[in-house]
Parts: sequence; structure tokens; C-alpha cells
Amino acid sequence: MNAFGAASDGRVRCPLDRSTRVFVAGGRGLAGSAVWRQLAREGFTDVVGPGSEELDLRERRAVLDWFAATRPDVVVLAAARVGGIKANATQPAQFLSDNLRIQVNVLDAAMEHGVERLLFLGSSCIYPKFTEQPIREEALLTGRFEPTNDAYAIAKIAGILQVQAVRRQHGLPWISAMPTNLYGPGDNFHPEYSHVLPSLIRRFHEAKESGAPRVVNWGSGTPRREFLHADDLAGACLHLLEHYDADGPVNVGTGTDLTIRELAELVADAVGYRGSVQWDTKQPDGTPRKLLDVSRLTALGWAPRIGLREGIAQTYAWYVENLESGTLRH
Ligand code: GFB
Repeated sequence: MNAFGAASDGRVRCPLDRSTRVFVAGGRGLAGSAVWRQLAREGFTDVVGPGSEELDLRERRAVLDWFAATRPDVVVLAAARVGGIKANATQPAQFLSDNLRIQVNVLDAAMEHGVERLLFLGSSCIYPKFTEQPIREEALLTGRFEPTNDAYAIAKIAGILQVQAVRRQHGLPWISAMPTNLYGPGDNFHPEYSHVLPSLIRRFHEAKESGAPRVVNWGSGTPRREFLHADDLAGACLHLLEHYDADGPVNVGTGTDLTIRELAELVADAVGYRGSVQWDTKQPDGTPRKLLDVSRLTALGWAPRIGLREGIAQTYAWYVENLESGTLRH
């Protein structure tokens, strides 16, 4: 039996008081800003989360002091160093060190200051490179990682384990969620280091603007990926905080995937690019397929709402607007 008397599959009903103080760690990032918007939409009145210039979550003393002063009741840990395949492959030392430090500092501080409800966000890249598809939560640690993101995966797995350890040792109802590849407004559109979807939006947009007859994307175009809009992730986060209390992480995805080539066609379409598309097979493909089994989440009564075509169109509109107003992060 756990804190909320959950059923064996972790199902509970534990609504959060809308006046409770919620700390969204990483509240300026893609996932965290969506969680913040969701909480505001749902009537939460005391959401806090300083930007990294104000509080560097890698600095242990600063994090402990901030928790002592602010005393949040609930924490959504969406802060992380993230990036696409090239960022992960070329900066493994930072991905390992920054993510471990952010997590340990926030989780330790939350423990020390008696945070009762906490949601830790991991990633679908924690699962083995070659594993049965769709990937069930039980596949964790059953095989070798995709080498381009092993450092990030190990850091995220350490976070899952720390959450489980706190549950075991202190009986707190902390939980973890594993989102699939995310996209949406507020994403990073860096030409080299971002994830594939924002990279393609930028590349196709620039090609359209300059009248370039062709674009060259990375890899073979054959890997399959699943894409979840950040607003859907945010909905799932709140749903899990209010309906789930168990040890195991919960996959968060749409349950459907497509090839990178198909994704490129969708993006070209949304942008209105009519030139040709080529593939640079010297660039890494990464894991061949990464589709999450979302039955655990579905059984808890949650499903995504935003279709990929609609989500890409909305994200592209956001990109153009922010490009024109000079407010893009990259
Ligand atoms: O989104 P992405 O970088 O992440 O790349 P992963 C997905 C696929 O898109 C790969 C292809 O097969 C790339 O070769 N791709 C094609 C491109 N063109 C591009 C491009 O211009 N930019 C990028 N980035 N890719 C990440 C992990 O893996 O997934 C992270 O490295 C994290 O740790 C994230 O977990 C969710 O899906 O391959």
C-alpha cells in the first residue's frame, strides 16, 4: 500500500489543490513551459520557477537555499540539458554531468524540504537501442543503449532510480514519466544541435525563403520516430500527478510513429517548400525505431489531443512569428 492507497496498476485519485505552490523546474524550456501553461489553464495560482540566469540548478548550494526560501509543495522536474542526435553525440560529458547535477540537486532539495508530490521527466531514449516495439516500460535496462545518447540515458535512468529510492525509503508518492520525442512552441531551432522536427522546420523555411532548389537532411530517412506535442505532454503530466502513484515510470506518447522521410514530407508541406529533398547518409541515423507502448497511460484514462499535421502547422506559425520578432532562442 502506498500514500494514496493506489490500485496494483498505480491508479489513484489524488487531486491537487489549485492554490498549492508548484515548482516547475525547467519552466522556460519546451516541456516545462508547456507544463506551466497547462497549470495556468487548470487554475493553479501559485506556480514558481526561476530562469537559469536566476537559479542555476547545477549549483547545489543555490538550489538548497532556493528551496528553503520558496518551499514548494509540488515539483515538476522538467529541467535538463537536452538536444538532438548531434548535441548528444558530441557533448556526452556535459549531458551526463549537467543532467546528473540538476537531478540530484533538485531531488535532494525536494527531499530535504519535504516536497510531497513530485514528477520526474525522463526520456524514451532510456530504453535499449534494439528492443521489442512498441517499447514497454519493462524494457528498461534489458539491453545496450543507442551510443549517440548513452550519457543522457544513463543520467535519466539515475533520476528514475532516485525517485524510486525515495519512494522505497521514505514512502513519498513521487513518480516518473518517460516522454517520447517532443516538439512544439518554445523549442530550440539551432541548426546543428536541435532535434529533428525543429531542424527540419528551420531548414525548409530557409530553403523556401532563399529559393534553394534542394535541401539535404541527415541520415537515411528510414529511422522511425514518434512525436508528441509539448502541450499534450503537459496534459499527461498533470493527469499523472493526479491519477498515478506507483514505482514504475509511465511512457508518454501517441502510440504511432512515422519515418523521418515521412516527417520531412509533412514539414515541407506545412512550410510550403516545393524543392527536392536529399539525404546525407554520412550523418547518423541513431536508433532505428523508438515507438512507446502507451497502454499504461491509456489505462489511466489519458490520450493525446494534438495530431502531428496540426501540431507541425502550429509550431511552424510560432517559429515564423518569433523569427520575425527576434525572440527565437537560436
Ligand atoms: O531528433 P533527433 O536528433 O533525435 O533525430 P533522436 C532523429 C532522426 O532524425 C535521426 C534524423 O535519424 C536523424 O538522423 N535527422 C534528419 C535529423 N535530419 C536531421 C536534422 O537536421 N537534425 C536532427 N537532429 N536530426 C534524441 C536523443 O535522439 O532523442 C536525445 O539523442 C533525446 O537524447 C531525444 O532522447 C528525444 O530521436 O535520434
